Amino acid sequence: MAEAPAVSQVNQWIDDAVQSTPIVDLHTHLYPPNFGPLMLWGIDELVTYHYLIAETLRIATIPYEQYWAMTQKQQAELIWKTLFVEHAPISEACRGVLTVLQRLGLDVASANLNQFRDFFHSQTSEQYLDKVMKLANVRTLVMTNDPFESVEREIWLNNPRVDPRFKAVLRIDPLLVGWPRVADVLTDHGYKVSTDLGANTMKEIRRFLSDWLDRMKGIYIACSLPPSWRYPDDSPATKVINEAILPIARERNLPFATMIGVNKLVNPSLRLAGDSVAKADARSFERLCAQNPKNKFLVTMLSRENQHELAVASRKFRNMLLFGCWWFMNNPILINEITRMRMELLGTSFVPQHSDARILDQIIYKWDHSRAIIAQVLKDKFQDIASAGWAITRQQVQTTVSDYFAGNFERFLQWTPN
Ligand code: HDL
Ligand code: ZN
Repeated sequence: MAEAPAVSQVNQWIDDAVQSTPIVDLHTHLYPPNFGPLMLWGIDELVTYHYLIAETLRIATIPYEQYWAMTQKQQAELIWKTLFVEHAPISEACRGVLTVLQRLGLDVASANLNQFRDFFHSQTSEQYLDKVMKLANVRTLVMTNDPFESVEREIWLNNPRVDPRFKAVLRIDPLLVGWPRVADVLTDHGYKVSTDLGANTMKEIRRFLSDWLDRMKGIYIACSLPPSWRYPDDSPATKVINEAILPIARERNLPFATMIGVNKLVNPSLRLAGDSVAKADARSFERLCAQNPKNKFLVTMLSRENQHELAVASRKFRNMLLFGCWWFMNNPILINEITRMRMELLGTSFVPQHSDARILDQIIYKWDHSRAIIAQVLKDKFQDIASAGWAITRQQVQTTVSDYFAGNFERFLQWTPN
């Protein structure tokens, strides 16, 4: 009978694989240095991340407009004073800043914001990008590219060189939830559309999608959807999905990614920090998969209450790939709960995490924190099968981690639904 490896040996294999396997980060808001103002990095950006703005303005109860009138340096100093000096930085977003500083080798205990600033001022964006991707052990950053955002649109219209470590994604929320306003924008951009959503308009929307997928070399089409999203129904969203997005996605064998459950701007005064969450309708997503078997779908949902039914739906439809602990789910307690549930329901066939990073430095902490949890869950799950007599091999551990961190997503991109 084969000698079973010791628990400590298996755990070491898991730690080694989790730390050493490079990650394909399939949803971020990051950009390469030549995208200018869109590439965010450094301590002042980290500290003014919209998660920390929301947390600060609960405590520093200055008028919202007074905060927005500050310079970013002043905003960072208010946030640092409020969340890191006057109070313990124990939230996940605060802890993340500390992890980044620690992994960069800075004197975290000094709590000296200006000292940290000196380090970042000594970096160039190009060298810092290399440093951060190496520290985070991330090999590919999948972007979120919005042709409706004027600064980004101008950059793409100038045919920028794209660092091969970055992959583009066509993000098209306004096409689904922006009617009738989006018709004027499309018209201004040279697409002959009208709010009647007739055949000619659908043809022009398909042309818009094709133009931008070609321009960006997009690897999937993405949108976020509100809890009220239903499919199919008689809304413009269903018409655009059925007559424009899915035909183009099939034609190009691209996934359509739906990120479901965001309540936009429940507090507009918080701007980007003003969005909230509510339980969405997973049945609609099941129908999207069932009624379009020749399409493939990436999916993540924002509400904890949707996670179990989404994992069960993933057992039913191989043309969907479940990914990540998105946004308000990206906290240790929920990552742990959801990853355990997904491993128990899906085994190796899902993508446990993405960073959703908006500031480059964040991939250090978002992946450090998630890697630790994923490793612990794997140790427990491998121990469970070892207890049943299974002979675990190092290769099996490595294959599992490689699938989670890159392989499942990359194979899904290549696969043509049959
Ligand atoms: O819509 C999205 O892609 C979300 O991830 C939002 O960007 C959100 O503001 C965010 O940053 N989540 O982490
Ligand atoms: Zn995002």
